Amino acid sequence: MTSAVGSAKTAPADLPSATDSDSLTRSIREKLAMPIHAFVFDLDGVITNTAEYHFRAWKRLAEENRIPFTRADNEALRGVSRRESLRRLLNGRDLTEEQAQDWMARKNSYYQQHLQGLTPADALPGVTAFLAAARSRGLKLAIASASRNARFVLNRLELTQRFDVIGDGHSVSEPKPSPDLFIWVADQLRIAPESAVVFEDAEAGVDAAKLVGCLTVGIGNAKVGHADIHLPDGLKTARVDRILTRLEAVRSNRE
Ligand code: B16
Ligand code: MG
Repeated sequence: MTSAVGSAKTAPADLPSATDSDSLTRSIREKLAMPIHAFVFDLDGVITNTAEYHFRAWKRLAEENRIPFTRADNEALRGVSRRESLRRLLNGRDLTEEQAQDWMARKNSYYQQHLQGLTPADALPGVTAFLAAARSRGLKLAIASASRNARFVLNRLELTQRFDVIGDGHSVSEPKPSPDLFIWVADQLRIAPESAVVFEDAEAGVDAAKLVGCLTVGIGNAKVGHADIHLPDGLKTARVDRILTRLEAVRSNRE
C-alpha cells in the first residue's frame, strides 16, 4: 500500500505537494483580496493623443526612403518601442545598426518638432478631472509609458506634478509586452503590482500588466477588449467610483 507520505516522497520534485498547493491557493487569495492603491496610466492614447505626431514623423521618414506607410500601418505601432516600430515599418528590409540609429534619431527629431506645439489643451477629454477624482480618493498616480519623451510631453501638458512616479522608455531595458515597466513602477510606488490598476490603449500593454497581476482598463480601440474593463470612450465619461466597483466585482468573480 502506498501511503500519502510515501507517494509524496516518490513524486517528481516539480509537482507541488498538497501543502504547497494550499499555500499557493492562500497566496492567490491574498493577492486577489489586496486593496487597490494606485492608478497607473499609459501616456500616448490614454492621457494624450501623441499617436498622430508619431504617425506624421514615421510617415515623413518612410516617404524620404520610399517605403509605403499608411495610417492603418501606424496602428500596429501603438504602444510599441521606437526600435520595434522601426522594425515593423521596415517590414523585412535590412538596415545596418548605424543606419537604424540614424533613422530612429531622424524620426525622433521630426516627432519632437511636433511636440513643441503641445499645450495643456492636448490632454484627452476628461483626463484632468479623472486624475483629480482619483487623487481625492487617496489613490497614488503613476505613468508607465514606453516613450523616452514622456517627461517632455507631461511637462508640455502641465501634468507632471500630478504623478507620484513616472516610468518611461528610460526606466527599464525590456519594453512592453515585457512586464518590467509595471514591476518598476509598482516598486517605486512601494506597492504590489496586484494593487495597481493599469489604463492602457495598446494590446501589448494590457498583456504586460496582466502578466504581473495588475487589474486592467482598456482605453479606446477594440484591441484592448480583453482588459478587465473596456472604456471605448476613454476617460471622457469615466467615474473613479464606478471603475473601482466594477474591478472589485471582477476580482470576486476570479475567486
Ligand atoms: P518614443 P506609450 C509609446 O507611448 C507610443 O505609443 C509608441 O508609438 C512609441 O513608439 C513609443 O511610445 C516610444 O516612443 O519614440 O517617444 O520613445 O503609448 O507607451 O505612452
Ligand atoms: Mg499607448
